[in-house]
Amino acid sequence: MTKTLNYRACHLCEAICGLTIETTATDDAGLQITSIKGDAQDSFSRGHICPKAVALQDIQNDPDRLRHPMQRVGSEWQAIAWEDAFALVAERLAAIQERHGQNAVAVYQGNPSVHNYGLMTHSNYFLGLLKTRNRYSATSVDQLPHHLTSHLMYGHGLLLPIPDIDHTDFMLILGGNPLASNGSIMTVPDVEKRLRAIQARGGKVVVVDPRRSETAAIADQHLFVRPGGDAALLFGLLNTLFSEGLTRDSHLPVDGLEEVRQAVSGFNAEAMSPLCAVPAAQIRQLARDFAAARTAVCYGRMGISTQAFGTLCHWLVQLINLISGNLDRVGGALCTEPAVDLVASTSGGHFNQWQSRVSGRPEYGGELPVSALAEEMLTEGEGQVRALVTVAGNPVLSTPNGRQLEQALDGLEFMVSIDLYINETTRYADLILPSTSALENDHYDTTFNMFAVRNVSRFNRAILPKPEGALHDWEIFVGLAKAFAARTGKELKPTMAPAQMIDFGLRAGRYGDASAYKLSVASLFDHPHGIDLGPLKSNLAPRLKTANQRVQAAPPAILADLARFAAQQVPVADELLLIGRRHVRSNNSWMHNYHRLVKGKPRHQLLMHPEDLASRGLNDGQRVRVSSRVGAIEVEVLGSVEMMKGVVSLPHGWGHARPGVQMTIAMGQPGSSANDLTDEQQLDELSGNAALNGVPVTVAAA
Ligand SMILES: Nc1nc2c(c(=O)[nH]1)N[C@H]1C(S)=C(S)[C@@H](COP(=O)(O)OP(=O)(O)OC[C@H]3O[C@@H](n4cnc5c(=O)[nH]c(N)nc54)[C@H](O)[C@@H]3O)O[C@H]1N2
Ligand SMILES: Nc1nc2c(c(=O)[nH]1)N[C@H]1C(S)=C(S)[C@@H](COP(=O)(O)OP(=O)(O)OC[C@H]3O[C@@H](n4cnc5c(=O)[nH]c(N)nc54)[C@H](O)[C@@H]3O)O[C@H]1N2
Ligand code: SF4
Ligand SMILES: [Mo]
Repeated sequence: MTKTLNYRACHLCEAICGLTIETTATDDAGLQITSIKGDAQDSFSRGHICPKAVALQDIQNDPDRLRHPMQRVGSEWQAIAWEDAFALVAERLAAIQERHGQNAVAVYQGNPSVHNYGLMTHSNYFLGLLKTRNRYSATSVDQLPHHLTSHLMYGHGLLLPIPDIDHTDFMLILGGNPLASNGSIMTVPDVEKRLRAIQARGGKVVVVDPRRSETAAIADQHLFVRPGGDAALLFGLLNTLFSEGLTRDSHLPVDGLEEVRQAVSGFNAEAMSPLCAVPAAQIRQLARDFAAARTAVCYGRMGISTQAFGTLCHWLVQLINLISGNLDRVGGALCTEPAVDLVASTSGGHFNQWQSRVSGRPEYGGELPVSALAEEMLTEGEGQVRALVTVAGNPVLSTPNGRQLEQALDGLEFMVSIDLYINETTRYADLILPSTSALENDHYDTTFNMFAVRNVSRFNRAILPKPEGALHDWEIFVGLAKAFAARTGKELKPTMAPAQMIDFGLRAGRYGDASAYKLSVASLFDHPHGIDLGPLKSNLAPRLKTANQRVQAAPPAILADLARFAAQQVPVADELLLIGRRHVRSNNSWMHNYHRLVKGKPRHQLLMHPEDLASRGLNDGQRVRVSSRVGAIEVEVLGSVEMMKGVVSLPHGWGHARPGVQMTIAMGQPGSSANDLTDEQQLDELSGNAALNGVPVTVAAA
């Protein structure tokens, strides 16, 4: 038996860990995966790996994973030829647009859209032809406030300063749990070692979270915060830095700092404390500790994006780094210099140039908030959405009020999903077009190299051959584009494979033909363990894309949101607020079908503080009914002193017991969907991002 060792990165999550994958030739001249390990020689991940990478072989071999295009005929699924499928999609979408206008077709792009380069390079080849304003994605249940803040302050939504975790002396983390998520908008394989290294060099890690998370458990200090209260806490920090003279001059050109100082002058720690439930003395002390550190960085993630003041939170994070002298500074927050640079090759974006039809939610970068998707389908009138294209997404489990979306999907005239499974969302489709699997694809990470804590580059070659009759995601888009162009008489520009595009990008980039590195796809073949291009450096000033090339500390759109903040209700006594959580063995909604990842004790329970259980007469392990404005679910509850009192935690991505789902193992341990409770009307109104955290709920015996 011939065994071969292959090297490539895992791109299931943002950490891009290097893998060593052993393949063995089978009797029928095929290849099978015989082992997946961390690649100790990887220049970036140094052997780090998590259990999901090992499950790549389970994805590969999963009998439930679709291998052929499927058409739904009544409640049955039947195989259909690719060309027939493309022609059918083109016919149905074109006919609906002819009858009801271009916006009658909506598009939803899910999370793997940024983890698979074929989806990055070619989705728009087809989707762009639809010319619909009803574009949606997982961005608006995730990191939209990061992009909007950078767009308004730095002139480009992708100029996102990344924590310089390897050099900082003080890391303040709000609403991120990198020990479970492996880091986000901070590509950092091996995050636990890097956090412990901060402590080993005498620095500090402080975590702010309504749950004593895995990351909080290893931190030097953990502060409980009331869900949704982070903007108040951050205002208190910023105000203390200003009022106690704890600021440091920045080398960056900045406009609007005086306006900021005045705008936050009323938001002192004492005034903010009741809103965030952090004692004023602790807010002030945290500001002093942060300012006293030689270098420090404030980092906020998912937990503070998906809340009612998500954009204010991220703006305040930027300002705290800026006025403490830590923005664009080694040991603080730095922008990357990737080999393929999307900041250089794309425009800065636009915001609120148009709004959603029913609720007037703002677009960002051509997309509308996904919280508005169901109402755009359910509300009659001109412009009503009647057809949907989903790409690598499962919005029924991922977006607020999933039950309402199900009702809306049920009423569509046509739906097509580019996806690997018949799941909670795609079961509503008329056609499912499955692509090759991750190990059958080549890949270059244009997204997460933008956010990596070191500048690195690697080209990932496919490990397994493409099965006969299979298509890569990008080829599916080319097929759809050709059929749609033919049906509608539109002109189609020629395209090329993703690898060729990356080759152009690499050669034109800062490590390309004009540099000593001479990076190209071919030259990266000589670096199977990736190539390290060095630590992050100060570089923001020349890269600013604002009109006057200066940091805008006080964007008018953000200052205008301060009135909404000031008008918020003071918390009610006895409130119970729902938040989310992640586990290292899970990945959003779609990785519960692999025995290796779901075996052992269940991980989908509701966590609640023991005193909150007792005051409701509930017992640990009991089945409870959790209710919110939009719906109710049943789930087991676990008493946990990790939880802040008045807060319950439920992971999203569960709830597989829905009729028609064809994911055998996931259905065996289905859990319930957190997004049957989250509320499509609870938003960060400025950006339109969903407020998935801080949802008022009640819990009672089932
Ligand atoms: N309550 C709550 N809700 C949340 C969150 C939360 O923390 N709490 N988190 C939010 C976040 S951060 C995100 S990013 C979203 C995710 O939301 P979504 O992106 O909508 O959901 P995923 O579960 O990532 O679904 C991925 C889909 O892509 C398919 N897929 C996987 N790989 C490929 C591929 O290579 N090609 C194709 N064509 N399809 C593929 C899978 O089968 C699956 O159907 O959920 C959000 N929802
Ligand atoms: N294992 C695993 N890894 C993943 C994913 C996964 O599903 N599983 N998903 C990937 C994706 S798509 C993303 S976007 C990233 C997300 O990566 P992270 O941003 O690190 O997300 P979480 O792990 O959900 O951590 C969010 C933390 O915020 C806390 N939190 C909730 N509400 C609040 C609040 O109001 N204030 C504060 N301060 N904290 C709050 C939660 O308790 C939780 O500990 O992870 C990625 N990596
Ligand atoms: S942390 Fe796990 S899922 Fe994420 S890239 Fe690394 S091995 Fe893959
Ligand atoms: Mo995400």
